[in-house]
Amino acid sequence: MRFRPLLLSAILGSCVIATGVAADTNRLNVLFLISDDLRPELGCYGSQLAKTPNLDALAASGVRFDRAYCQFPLCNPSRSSMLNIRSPTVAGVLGNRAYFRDAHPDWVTLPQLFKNNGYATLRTGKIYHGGTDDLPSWTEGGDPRRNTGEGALRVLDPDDIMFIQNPPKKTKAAPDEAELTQAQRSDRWIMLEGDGESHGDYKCADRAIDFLRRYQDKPFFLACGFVKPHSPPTAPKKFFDKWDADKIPLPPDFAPRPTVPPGFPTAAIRPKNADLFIGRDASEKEAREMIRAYLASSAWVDWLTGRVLAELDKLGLREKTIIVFWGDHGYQLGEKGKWSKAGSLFEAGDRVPFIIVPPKGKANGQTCERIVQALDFYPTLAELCGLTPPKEIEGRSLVPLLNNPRAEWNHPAFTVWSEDGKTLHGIAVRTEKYRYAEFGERAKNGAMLFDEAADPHEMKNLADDPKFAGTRKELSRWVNDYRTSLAQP
Ligand SMILES: [Ca+2]
Repeated sequence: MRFRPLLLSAILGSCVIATGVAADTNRLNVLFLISDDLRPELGCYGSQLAKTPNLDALAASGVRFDRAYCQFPLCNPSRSSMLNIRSPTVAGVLGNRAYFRDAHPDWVTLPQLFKNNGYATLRTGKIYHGGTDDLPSWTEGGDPRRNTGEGALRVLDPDDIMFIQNPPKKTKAAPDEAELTQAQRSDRWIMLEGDGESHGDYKCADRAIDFLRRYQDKPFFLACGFVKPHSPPTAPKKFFDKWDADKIPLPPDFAPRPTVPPGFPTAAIRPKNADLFIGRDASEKEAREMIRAYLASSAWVDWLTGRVLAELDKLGLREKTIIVFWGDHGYQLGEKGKWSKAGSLFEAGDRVPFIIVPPKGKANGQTCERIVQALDFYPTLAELCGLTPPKEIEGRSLVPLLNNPRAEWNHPAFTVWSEDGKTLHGIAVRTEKYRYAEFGERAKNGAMLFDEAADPHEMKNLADDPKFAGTRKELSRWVNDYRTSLAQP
């Protein structure tokens, strides 16, 4: 293993790393926390509704990236690209059932890089998508089972079996919970008793705490993935009680069902939801209640994160552990009538929370408005820990931004979507000022352009506005270059 003491000294105000081949006790650990389907609806990101004190404190202690984007608004492709430094198209992972090793057996994943360099790599909860865990990545915690069946793609760990406090109504046609269709289940949320001890996410935190205790004297890469607030939003009842649903505001473009606004391409909105309110309208009352459930579930994830961080502190590990918090993609909570992330090339669907806390980091306490993407996390963590990532990487290290969050950085983010898992439905590019998406090759199925500062809710599509023709041309070039790059071997 190689260290880069000069570089690390630049990042870490008072370097805690020994030079040369250090003793194991001097290597930086990584605690990588993931929340499933959590958009940046957090206090630290300016949400007036969220109650997330632990994540707010974490963000204040490190660098909060305000413009971080996923590569694909769906669990498996997003996570796979982040962990493999390849975009979903290059990885061949454009859906929830694809597994990158089928086509690329020799790729070294992010945890695997650490494992190859003497770290204990530990998995608890959902890191890869359910049913596609990657055994070579982990020293402990990998799931050898492979789920190839239709539909049921949850992590198959017994700890993840959900306890349903208020199951949906049974009907004559579907007398048992198991017989309800996905659509029938899609309008529910789940309240748990106590602190939610019965739920897999609670046990996920338990396992993280156990790993910390057992591996505290070794260099570790611990990945802890909560499956909430993924549908159905779930939390102990007391977390729901923090809000009065009647007082929760709806988004300005709320609609009872997925709705293509005037002037938008039809391809921009899938006609049917994928997570919540599948195939049926949501009333305003139901929408407010569902948003409350999402907030409660997010608040519970915050609380669970606090449990893990408290143990880290108790063991005295924070000073030598890089902490990362990430949501795997965004989420539309009724914006344009959509209750899902699937297919969303909107800001709400693609923007993610991303916080990184290098111990004694030079820019800790600051925020960064530069455009970053999940592909960048791998080379960033590798550089921070002095490891050499594979040569063929697509991401770029964010260490310059961790030194100076206002450093020059002219790199856009790209998010793609595929309906069939094979071909690209759309490509979006995000610059600091604009979001632009093309549907179909050369935008044959339409395009969207938003001025994000002037129109943060993306209410007006500027793609065909003559005043923005030059801007569109420039952004279209980014998209075309990106599409061309994907065609290269
Ligand atoms: Ca997800």
